Amino acid sequence: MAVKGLGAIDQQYDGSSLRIGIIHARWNKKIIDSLVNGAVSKLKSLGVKEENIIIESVPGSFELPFGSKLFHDKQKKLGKPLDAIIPIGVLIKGSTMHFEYICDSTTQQLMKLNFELNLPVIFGVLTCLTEEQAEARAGLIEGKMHNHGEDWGAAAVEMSLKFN
Ligand code: RBF
Repeated sequence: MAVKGLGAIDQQYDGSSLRIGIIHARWNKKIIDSLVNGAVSKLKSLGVKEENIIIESVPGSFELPFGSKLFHDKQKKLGKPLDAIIPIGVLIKGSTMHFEYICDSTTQQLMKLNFELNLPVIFGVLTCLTEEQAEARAGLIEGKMHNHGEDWGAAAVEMSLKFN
């Protein structure tokens, strides 16, 4: 049986020196809130200080890549650069082709942003066929799946510190 989730971690990471940005879409808000809470609680459990977790929002997932870049630039300009960004969105398939286009363009551009900004940009976007799939992956269905936001928080800390 495949291991879903991050699997065994290679070492214990101490996030106490890190400043992490979370930027979330506002579509599917109940699911988003749960994912953001999962990411925040994992960041805190890995030592990231509450004042170093900065949360912003954008309208929808399509706005996450450019929103992440603006967020990064603004924090840098303020002299408080981010060590990693966790863009969070929930895309649910509808009856038109919007889902496919937004999933594809958002994913491609978030991946590119890692290299353009030279910092970890985590893939915190659920691309689900049904609302129930998304709820399960946000830990909202008792006993079904864990909250994937926790994985994204852990990935942000690990990737910020990995080759230091
Ligand atoms: N944004 C999401 O974050 N999740 C969605 O499931 C989602 N579905 C959309 C479906 C349609 C038909 C449209 C027009 C937009 C949708 N958006 C969704 C919003 C999109 O990411 C973006 O905010 C808007 O298109 C404005 O650029």
